[in-house]
Order: sequence, then C-alpha cells, then structure tokens
Amino acid sequence: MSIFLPKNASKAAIRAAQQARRNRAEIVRELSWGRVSRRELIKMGLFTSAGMLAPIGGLNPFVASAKAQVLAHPTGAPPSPLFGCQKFTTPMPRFDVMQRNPISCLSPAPVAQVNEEDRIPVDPALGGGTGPREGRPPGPVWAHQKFAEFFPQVAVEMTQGGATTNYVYNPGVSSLMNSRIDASHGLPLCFHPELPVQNKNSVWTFNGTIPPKLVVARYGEPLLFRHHNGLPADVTQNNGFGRHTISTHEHNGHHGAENDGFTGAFFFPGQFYDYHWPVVLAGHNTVNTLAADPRASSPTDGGGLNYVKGDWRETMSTHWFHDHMFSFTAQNVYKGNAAMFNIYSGLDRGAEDIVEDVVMPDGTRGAVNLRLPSGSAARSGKGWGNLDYDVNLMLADKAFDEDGQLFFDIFNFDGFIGDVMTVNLTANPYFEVEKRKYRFRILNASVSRFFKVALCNASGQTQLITWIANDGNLLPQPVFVGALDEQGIAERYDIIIDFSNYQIGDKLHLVNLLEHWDPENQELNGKKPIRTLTMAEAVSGTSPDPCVGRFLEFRVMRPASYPDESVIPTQMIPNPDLSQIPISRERTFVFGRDAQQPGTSINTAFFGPWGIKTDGGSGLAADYGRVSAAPVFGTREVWHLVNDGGGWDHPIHIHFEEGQVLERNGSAANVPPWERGRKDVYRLRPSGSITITMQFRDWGGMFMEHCHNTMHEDNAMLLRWEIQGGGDAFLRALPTPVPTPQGVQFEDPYDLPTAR
Ligand SMILES: [Cu+2]
Repeated sequence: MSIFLPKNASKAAIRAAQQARRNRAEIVRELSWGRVSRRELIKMGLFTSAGMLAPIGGLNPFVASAKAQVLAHPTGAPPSPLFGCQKFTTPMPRFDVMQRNPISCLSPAPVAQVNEEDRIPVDPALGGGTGPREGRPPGPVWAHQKFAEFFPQVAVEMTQGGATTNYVYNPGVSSLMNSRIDASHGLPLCFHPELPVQNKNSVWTFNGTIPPKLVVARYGEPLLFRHHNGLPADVTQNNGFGRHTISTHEHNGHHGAENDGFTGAFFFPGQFYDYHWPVVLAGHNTVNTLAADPRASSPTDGGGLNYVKGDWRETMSTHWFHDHMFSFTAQNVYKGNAAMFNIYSGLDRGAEDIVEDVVMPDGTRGAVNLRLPSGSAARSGKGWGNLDYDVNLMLADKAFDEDGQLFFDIFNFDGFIGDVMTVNLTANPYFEVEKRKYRFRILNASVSRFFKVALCNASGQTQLITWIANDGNLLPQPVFVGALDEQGIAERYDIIIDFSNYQIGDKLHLVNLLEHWDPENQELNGKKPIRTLTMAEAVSGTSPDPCVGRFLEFRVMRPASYPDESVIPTQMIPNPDLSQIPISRERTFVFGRDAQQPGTSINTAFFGPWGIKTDGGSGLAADYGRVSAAPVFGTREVWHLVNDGGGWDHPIHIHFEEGQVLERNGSAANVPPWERGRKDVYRLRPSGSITITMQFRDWGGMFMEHCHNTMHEDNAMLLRWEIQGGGDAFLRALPTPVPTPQGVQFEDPYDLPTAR
C-alpha cells in the first residue's frame, strides 16, 4: 500500500491524498479508541480478513463525506510539511539521563508480590469503582522472582505522559559536550525549532518530554523501574493513534517474565507497574558461582571492581526499553514510548582511563577494563558511566500531518514508513565533536524502516567505521567496515569513530544507504528495504526516499578537551562455549502471511495478515493465551527461524537470553563477522533463514518471540513461549493475565501439541 506521494505530485492528487488520510485517520482513531474492532471492520466490509482495506468505495461509516470513496483508493499520504526547515540547522540533543534514587524514595515501598489491598479510585472513563494501585498481575506466580536475592538498590521512576516542555533536562555532560545546548532552558516538544510544538496528545513519551531518556545501570546493582501511567483515562484523547494502556519491555533483559513487559501484562492510566531489573549475568546459577572471575564484574564508584556471579562472556552493554502493548506496540513506540538503557560492567565501565591490576583466573595479573571511548574518571571523579564521548543515537523515521502534528497510519500492514529522518527525535540535526575517538550506540527505533549506515567526509567519500557491538553485545573482535550491515528495527550497533583523523572545521556525515522506495509501484514500501545505494548515489540527494542520504552532521570543532586515553581493543568478548551442553531439542518457526486464528478468547487472540508456523503446523496469528514452545528449564535448544519467501523481510526478536547465530541460509560460512557474537534480533532477509542456539536458565515464565517490524508484530506475528520445569511456581504453564482497570483476571493458557 502506498504512502507518500512523489514531490512532483499534482495539487489535486495531494488534496485527494489529504482527504484520504483524514478518512483513514478517522478509522484509525475509532480503532484506537476501541469503539470498533478489526473484526467489526471486516463485517462492515472495510477490511478484508487479510487485514487490508477493502477495495470498495463509499463505505466509511464515520465520515459523512461525499469524498469518502477515496478511502478505498488510497493514493498515498501527502508529504510531511517541513515548514521551511533545512537539514543540519539544529543541534542534536543528547539523551536525558534519568535520576537514580535510593529505594527508600519510593512510596509505596516496592514489594515482591502485588499488594492487592492497596486500591485507588478508578476514573469513570475506565468504569469507575476502585482498582489496584499497581497494575502488575497479582499472586505468587507474578511476584518478582529472587526479589530478596537481588533486592533493588536503585530506583528510577518515570511517568508516561503527554507532550510538555522539559525544564529538567540532564544530558549527563557539560553543554560543551552537547553541541552547546543550554539544558537549563526549557525544551519544548518539537522535532525541530521550525516545526510546530506537538500537542499534548500527539506525542506520549517518558515524562512527556524530549530528548529520549537514558537509564544507566551496572551489574551487581539491581534496579527497580517504577513506571507510572499518566496517559489520559479517556481512550479517545489520543489525537487519533496510540493506546493508553502500556506494558514496558526492557529489550533483552535477563530477568523473570513478570518484569519482561509481557504483551498481555499491561496497566492502565492512574496505575504504576514495578519492573525489577536485577541486571545479572546469564548463568549466575551455574557458572562462576563463587564470583571469583574478575572479568565477571561491575565497576565501583571508586574505580575498583565488584565481582559478580555468572558467565563474563554474557556481559551486555546497550539495551533499550519500549512499549509492548498487545496489538498497539507500533503506535505506542512511534508515539514516543522508547528509551535507552546502558549497562556498565568491569569490561565496559565507561571510564577510559582506568587500568586495574587484578589476578586473572590463570594466575596472571592484568586489567579488565576494555577502555572504550567514554571519558576520564580522573577528571570527573566518576569511576564508571562517563558519557563525554559515549553517545546514544536513536534513529527513527516520522511523518507529520498538514498541521505538523505527528501522523501515523495503521493501514500500512506491510509496514509504516515515515518521510522525515530523526536522530534523538530531532529532524536531521548536527552534533559537535572534538578531534578524538567517540563511541556511538546506534538504535533503530523505527516502526518498519531498515537502515544501512555509513560515514562520509565533506567530499562524499566513504570513511572507515570501527564496529564494536551488535545488539547488547560487544563482539569477539572489532570489525572495520565501510558501511554497517542493514540494521533492522530494534537492532543496536555500537561503533567507534576517530575524529582525530580530521581537521578542525571539517564536516562529516552519517549517511543512510538503504532505500525503501519501490520503483515498480512508485511508492515507499515497508515490507523490506528495496535497494542499497552507493555512497555517491546516496549523497546526491536524488533518491525518492526522503530518509536516504546524509542525516546527521558531525562538526569537528576543537582539539580534545583532555587526552584521549581510550583504546580500540583487539579482543573483546568471545562467545560462550556451548559445545559441552547437549542440544535437547530443535524447533522451527516460519514467518509469513495468511495466518489463521483458532484462538477463541476475545481478550488474548488477535488477527492480521501476518503469522508464524511452529514445527510444521499451520500459520497462526498471535494469541498470548497460546503456548507455542515450552523449553525445559536448564536446557539448550536450537531454533530455526525461516522466512516463508513472500518477498519481505522480518527482524525477529526472541526475548530473554542472548542467542548465537549458527547458520545463515544453512551454512555457518554465511554468518558475517559482526553476527558471530551474541544477538537478540535476527534479520531473516527475504527468502532467508537463520539458525540460532539459546539457553533457558536462571529465570522462568512466559516470554515472546515476534517480528520487530512492529506493524507485523501487531498484525499478528507474535507468539508466546514459556520455560517449563518441575516444582517451582514459575515453571509450569502460567495463567494468562487479562488486565482490567478494576483488577487483573486470569484465563487458562493452552498449548500447541508440539510445545512440550
Ligand atoms: Cu516482519
């Protein structure tokens, strides 16, 4: 389905497209309010069971407009208005670093199991009466696992809310390191100073503000994230898209299911949900249980190491967290429910000048810190988490309506593609740098767009990039590339750029080489990236895809403020050796179209054009009451992820523990060097397949596997899997939560015959 007319479209075509967009927005709005279900739209003939808008005219039940027939022939959305804003005219704000408080600051105090007695009045718009203050499902099976063992030591509290001005922006660095942005000056919520300020209900972010938020944590210091839902109780107050119920997923946190942002464990306006992020190394039950290996460690404030249990080769670094609300994830993440989470460790401590002298397991003495670009502990007095030269970048394509308010169209079931490129929610910004090494943590936070990022100098020549981490994981060795690989939705690529090779006054650019423009149908297409451009083509500015080409400008401003003591290590984190762990089972998941929905629960089952075939079964649409796979606690399995070959791509995310890629398209030789570390998102590529291996240990409960093209995920390419075992309350089929504002109900889950 097309979106975005070419720049040279006729005025009549644009008017028709605007009318079509208004009509489509009406239906989106009714859907997002729950006043009409997709099932009802099918009955009305507006929707086909394949999830597409029916090719029938004049059937819009919401708008009494003679022009409603254009609804049936969408001619594409008009281009986003830019209000004259030019590229590279505004600074890129660095992330807003969230305050870390003592647990004693939280009121009420966090508890392992929800206090069902603690009830609050429920807004009449949500049915009135009273409901639990905490929206987490109640009872022992939803209590925080190992809460006493990993009792939280740090509290972070945020409220999901409507757009407002940020008067408490903390970039975590001096203004000089933040392109001289005056953080004390209020930041209104707009995507560029020339673009309109967003209405309260156009954008819903953490604390209702931009820049996007950064939470910092370290191993050995469990964190409690109390997430308040401050969204409107009235479901219709959403400016046309976004759902006011949320469930927050810390993307690949290694923790219990009750803290995983399970898609059915959502909570309502007025409630909070306590997410317990223990921040532990995988294997902490079975590997290095005496905490004797200095490489399994966490930085202390004073520059030392705090040894922790678990496998040091499972150390993770760059995470993000975002909404996972069943069938509304795309809208909610797009609307602003996305933040980043830097995890620090002895290896990746965020202090480039610390060289420890510790005894290694083989008896030799040495240092643990990999000394990646970050900043100087000697200067800052901070033994970890220095951000001077460690920069989070959140890439996302957006679109705007004719008033410049954020626009979304759920009818692009192939994928939603925006036409304005943003970094840290700012349209095509610049960033001032010094002549030295920087680390950038690049997150693809789009709904459906893939990127392929490269670096060019002022004359458009490709510059080398040092690639150090894929998803949350430092690679075994750095990889030196002229361009990164395609980066699917939710993938994180950490890179190092050395600006000491350039002159003061030089300008360099991050460039997107990957086009979503489909020349055959003359439209931007969300099914997959269509074509990789050469650097010369990409920087020429001639691509019909407005998000291709230069999108972030680096301005080399000055010498390094202090000596660069960072290192590009030759060795980082080798893969855990699983060769001695038997493979207890193999499973095959095929991702494709034309799914069936045998589920009967109106609460947990959904449908759409997308689905997953498990172990030879038929293609099934998402039902979070259905258990599709139930690996046994403490085992290792091999999973085959297969694209059914319909000419689309899927970035598949498997929650819970890092996987190792064994094969691509049937061969280990096809696995590129940058995929030879651990991962949590696996791009299948059109007609491709990927084989991974994963362990199921330390924690239990219900987890998910889904496409991270969130339009595919929502419609309905998602399944539930669950860690089974004996004895422990968490290790058996868990009751499926069905939240209501007045309290969480439960339904019995059901298994696929092949699940166990
Ligand atoms: Cu997909």
